Amino acid sequence: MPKTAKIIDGKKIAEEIYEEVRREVAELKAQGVEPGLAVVLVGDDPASHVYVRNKERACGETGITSFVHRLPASTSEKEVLRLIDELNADPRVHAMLVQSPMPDPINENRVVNAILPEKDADGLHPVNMGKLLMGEPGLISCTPHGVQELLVRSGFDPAGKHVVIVGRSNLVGKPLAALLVQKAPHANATVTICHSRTKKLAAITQEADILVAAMGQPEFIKARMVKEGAVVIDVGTTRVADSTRKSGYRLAGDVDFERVRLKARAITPVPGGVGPMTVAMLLKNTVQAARATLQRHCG
Ligand code: BQF
Repeated sequence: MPKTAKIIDGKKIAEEIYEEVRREVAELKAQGVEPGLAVVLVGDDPASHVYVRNKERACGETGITSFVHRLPASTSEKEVLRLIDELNADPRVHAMLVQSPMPDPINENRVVNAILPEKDADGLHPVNMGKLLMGEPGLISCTPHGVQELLVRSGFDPAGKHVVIVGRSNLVGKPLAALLVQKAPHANATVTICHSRTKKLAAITQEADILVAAMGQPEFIKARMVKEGAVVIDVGTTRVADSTRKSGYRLAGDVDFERVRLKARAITPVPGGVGPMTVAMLLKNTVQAARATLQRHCG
């Protein structure tokens, strides 16, 4: 019997964070602030509708007021920008996000740029990205922050470790590298980013103490690419058809889980790994944004 990896339970750790958020929300309410999150969803992408429902439910479970705007696919960029302006000016809305991907005619970057940086729940505004890169306090993007929290809370502090990230997206790979390379507690990692043009990819991933798969290709990471005893974090959440499911699909990670688990020290499952952490960190960001309004008003 080969030994198998510890399965890192992201759902359970996210639930611990929900508990902290409930306490923080109660404290804010006692001071007269009701944390509010606005979500803007344009179009009818089924996965996006599921994600938005997850976020709405998470707000409900932690006492955060959610304002969900579901708009038809025909909505123009101008109309979205007008809504963002309204939400920027709405004192009940401490944080907001636009669900990605937006329909083609809408330029997502222009929309994110219109969000006030202090209300940027996803931490994707260039001001917050810039602060992250410079090691200044700001709102940190949810998935990278969730990966860091998942590692720390499951006993695998990245400090001093070689973290290899496969994937260079603005949503995950780049901000995660910036976060973990910082000179700061729970960071201080040596970070390598790999991507589709990387030569000898397997030789590099085999060097990882912590391997983060974030390229969006189901089961791309095979056992031979993983060092014995590595910690493997699977950020992949691709919908693949599965006729054995009632829904007709399942979520597939970027890691060949059943084989890699025989070699790794610890591994995150999909679902139930990074996904729930992304949502939990969104709630944390909302609380942070709400708390900042108190500090602005009271000095
Ligand atoms: C789980 C997302 C790709 C592109 C855009 C829990 C979520 C997912 C999985 C969720 C994701 C992924 C979100 C699980 C939000 C994470 O149990 O494994 C929660 O709701 N996510 C998103 O809003 O946009 C995405 C992935």
